[in-house]
Amino acid sequence: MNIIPERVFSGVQPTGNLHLGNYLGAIKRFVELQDSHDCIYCVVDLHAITNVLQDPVELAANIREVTAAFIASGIDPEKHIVFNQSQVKEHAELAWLFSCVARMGWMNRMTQFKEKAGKDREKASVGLFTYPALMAADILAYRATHVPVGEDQKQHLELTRDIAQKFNHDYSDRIESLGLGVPMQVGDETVNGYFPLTEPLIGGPAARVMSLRDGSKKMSKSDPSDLSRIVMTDDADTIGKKIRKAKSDADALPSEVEGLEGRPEADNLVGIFAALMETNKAGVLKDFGGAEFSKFKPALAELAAERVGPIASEMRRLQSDPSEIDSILKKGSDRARDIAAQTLADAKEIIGFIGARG
Ligand code: AQP
Repeated sequence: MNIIPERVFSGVQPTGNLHLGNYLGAIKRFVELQDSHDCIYCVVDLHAITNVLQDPVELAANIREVTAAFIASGIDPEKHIVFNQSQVKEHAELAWLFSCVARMGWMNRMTQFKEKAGKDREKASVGLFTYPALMAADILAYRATHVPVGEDQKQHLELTRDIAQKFNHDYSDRIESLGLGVPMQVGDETVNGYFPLTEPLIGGPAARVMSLRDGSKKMSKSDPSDLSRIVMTDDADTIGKKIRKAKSDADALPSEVEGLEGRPEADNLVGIFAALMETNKAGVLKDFGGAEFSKFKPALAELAAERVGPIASEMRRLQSDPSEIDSILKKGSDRARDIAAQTLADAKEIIGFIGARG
């Protein structure tokens, strides 16, 4: 437990094809946390260039699309902070400091790098390898205590905690002498540190939404098959078609959650239904236990269209006025920079750089 004011931070990459997994695993939860926390939500555009060369015009459109998705889903950019990462240069500078804290061995263990780099690692960008140091900087620039993410980001969050813990430990005397320590619980001990040990908020029936074509792969923006994902701008007919064609199996749905074991596609579709309905899998099976997919799939398609449709049309309305979105991002970036600049100045002062506080 951190004895530091609670603050939520999270981000989404503007890499196109924003999908139902991003919405249910992340954005929907961002919206829910607004009532209980101060929240900072970021379009992490610096991350978007780590793996693929982005077309400049498309990248700008995708940054606006993610911003529109945040707002159309219910994030309030006045009460909370919504901005794009590249407008706050402190992220990149803090990432450098953290890349000197993180160890090669830690980075080498990151499964996302292994998956994305594929077999020919020599051709992967250095940025793809050091990505988790930038992600730690995104979070810790705001000394965020909680980060809502999908299951796939769990390992990166653990690395963020490792970086915070090592920094706090390496500089403990200096943090103490500058009076910058905040009491925080590490195991059984209460220690003074500067960076909080951020907690991931992962869970619910949609923590890992799987591909509609293959229940063993997560729903992803970069899957070559359009049928593998529902994108947030799909209309009701497209959603209906994708769910009709979604891989399932020959059996009826079970009445108990245990009956979904060994049936990844059925488990995924029930999980999506549960998340959209704001219930759990048991609740869905209470209504649909014993039903064939021929009955369940149309109900799921109808529900998905009902939930996604209004968000998509609000996204379209917002995207029709890019200057409004750009102005939201500018204002949000100015507010974010005020916080991040203070953290960076403290971190540089702790390390011992001259002139850190300007
Ligand atoms: N399938 C998913 N189920 C639940 N949550 C998911 N997230 C991503 N996919 C799923 C969560 O969405 C947030 C934003 O993700 P991101 O855009 O930052 O990066 P990503 O995880 O790389 O997204 P993709 O769709 O999987 O892209 P590619 O194809 O490039 O790998 C994060 O909180 C993430 O956990």
